[in-house]
Amino acid sequence: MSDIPQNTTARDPHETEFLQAVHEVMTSVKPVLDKTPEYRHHGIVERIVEPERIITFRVPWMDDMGKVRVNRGFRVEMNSAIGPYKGGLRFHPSVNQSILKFLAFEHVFKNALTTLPLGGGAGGTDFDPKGKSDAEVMRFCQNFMAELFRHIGASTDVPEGDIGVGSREIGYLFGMYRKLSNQFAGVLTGKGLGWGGSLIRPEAAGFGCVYFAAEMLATRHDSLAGKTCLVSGSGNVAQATCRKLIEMGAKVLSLSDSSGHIYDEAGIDAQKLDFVKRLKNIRRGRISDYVNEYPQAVYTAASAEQEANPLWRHRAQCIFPCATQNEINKQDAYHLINNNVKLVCEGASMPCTTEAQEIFLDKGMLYAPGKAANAGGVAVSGLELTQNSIRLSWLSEEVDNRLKIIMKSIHDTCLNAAEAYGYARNYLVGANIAGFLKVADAMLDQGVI
Ligand code: NDP
Ligand code: 2IT
Repeated sequence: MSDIPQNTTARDPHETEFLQAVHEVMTSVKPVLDKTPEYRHHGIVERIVEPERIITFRVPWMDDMGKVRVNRGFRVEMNSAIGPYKGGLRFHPSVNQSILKFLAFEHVFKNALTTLPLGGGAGGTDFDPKGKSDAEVMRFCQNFMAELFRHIGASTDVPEGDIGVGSREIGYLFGMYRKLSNQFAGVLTGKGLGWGGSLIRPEAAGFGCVYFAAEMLATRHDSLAGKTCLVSGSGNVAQATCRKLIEMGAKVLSLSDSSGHIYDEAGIDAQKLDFVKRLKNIRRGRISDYVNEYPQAVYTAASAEQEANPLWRHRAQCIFPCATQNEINKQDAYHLINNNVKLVCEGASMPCTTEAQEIFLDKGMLYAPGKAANAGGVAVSGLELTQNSIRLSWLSEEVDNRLKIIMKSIHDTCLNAAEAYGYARNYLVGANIAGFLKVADAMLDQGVI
């Protein structure tokens, strides 16, 4: 039984993603609450699940035909006990308050694990950048920022990208922020290298995820060299995960997008990955195009009717889900287990359903939750802010070394916290407990606010 406050479910029963994320954390931290009643006395649980603030706003913009369109914008400012709200902006038609509350809630614990002073938040809109012209995306971003700018700031709330928001969108958003505020500030991360961005930031979530997987395997005197891997997604996190896996001598067999997946038995090498980067980042094409360039690979279209994702039927030793939430369900988990998978390391946010998590943990697999394994992204965002504050840019080796140190520290923190509460080798429980303790202790120190 988890300790979800009754109010949380009663108030927002339809917020399924948010309730899923809360259930996971509250189940993990039950032993902490039982051992230290102070947290309950001070209403930490009731306060930590309630956003400090949610901003919802209208985003009107004009399409290329001169038609006025209206989308809905959000920023969920979840918790600022240990630092300014920090987290991504997602532009995707599925975006709603539940999804952004879940992402913001994840960030509270993920950001605490990074060792940096970052609170938790997330935002976005149901605008779909797919199929829009650059001019439409620019006008949308400008109108989105026309409202968001009054709520963010380098010491208040610092957004970054997430699904559908990459360097192009961050550029347009930053340009509008700068014009409206008349300030050149570290108010967004993921900025271009020539205007305040950090080297390694675009790669950080994927690189960090692979460093985390390598740490997990090292606890079993094993490594990624020669391992067969399935990667889902083909965006920012998937591309960097794939690149680092190739560098570490692993064999990447798949990539996907929301239309389907490709399986390349020969392995996706650096040259093939360059093709994918041009395809997805410049041509903004579909992953199905991969098989036109490399006909020995097989493309399988996704189907809404299928209960299980055909991608997870392939045999591989290591799994890196890097697309979106709940992309591995119970059936997928059984398929993977039956194929003797060794490790699941989450590049995406909450890609495994609760049932899938339970199956992996029951089987004693190496399973890393996204809030630990993909924390390298937000960690290097924190390092981007540090570089902005000191008005210096570090070399890529320096940022990458700091990222490796942070990922090792998160890995060890998860293991130690899990062990301290009787859940040895359970990275899920360890991540939730360690993140919770840091934020809950800060909330205790700061009184009931
Ligand atoms: P991108 O937009 O760059 O890529 C997202 C990828 O996932 C695309 O291939 C997209 O396919 C696919 N995808 C999106 N929605 C779905 C869906 N409903 N079903 C199947 N595939 C889907 O996003 P990121 O790589 O930045 O983000 C991916 C995940 O990683 C998210 O969960 C995000 O929260 C998490 N993350 C991101 C970080 C970052 O710094 N960007 C840091 C840490 C975690 P399509 O092109 O068809 O939409
Ligand atoms: O999910 C994530 O960690 C992100 N989208 C990055 C957030 C950030 O502020 O760097």
